[in-house]
Amino acid sequence: MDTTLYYSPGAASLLVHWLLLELDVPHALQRVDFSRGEQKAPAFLALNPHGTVPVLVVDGVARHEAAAIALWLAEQHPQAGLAPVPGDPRRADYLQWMFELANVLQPLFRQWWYPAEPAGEACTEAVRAHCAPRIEACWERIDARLAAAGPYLLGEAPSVPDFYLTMLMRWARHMPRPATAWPALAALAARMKARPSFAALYAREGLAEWA
Ligand SMILES: N[C@@H](CCC(=O)N[C@@H](CS)C(=O)NCC(=O)O)C(=O)O
Repeated sequence: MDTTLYYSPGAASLLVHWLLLELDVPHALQRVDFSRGEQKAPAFLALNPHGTVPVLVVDGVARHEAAAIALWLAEQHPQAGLAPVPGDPRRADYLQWMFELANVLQPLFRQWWYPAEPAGEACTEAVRAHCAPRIEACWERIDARLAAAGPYLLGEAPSVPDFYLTMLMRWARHMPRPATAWPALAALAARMKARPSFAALYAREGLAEWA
């Protein structure tokens, strides 16, 4: 398959990039320069009308939404064991975590990073002040889950939501209370960061912080 990832370093595309490396999928990288507004240029909007990364182009077909692409990639590579199949007793938890991260936690980060979106420039302080405790409440809940049934979200073995959660934890590294202030989350982050694919990801995206 001919595969190209459109990405920006450290952005939501990181989840897809990490899985491409973890699953050993041959791919090309196309950096989208946010400082030049390339994500809103007509050529890019033709790939993703939302003007966001990631976009994964596979054999000429462009796909967007990080979580959806991540689920699809893991299903294409069942040998890696990152996606419990239908009938697996972990399947319901797997889907629940993917949707919780995509529908609850990631949108809070969207508001944190783009605080003018919900109610304009005049309200950015209020939006951020509202977001931080809600993100922290997520960390509290997820930490309790990991402490009770970890070390990974589904128990003994990593799966796609652990990669997703690690990306989201990284986004909180400069927040007043980073995710790693919670011990079970810190332990998960350490485990995930120890994967060789994480080092490769950092090298390819030119990242250094939170290594
Ligand atoms: N729900 C989308 C959100 C993607 C998203 O918000 N990406 C951000 C980077 S983390 C982006 O492209 N921002 C540029 C912009 O909105 O102009 C997904 O998960 O793929």
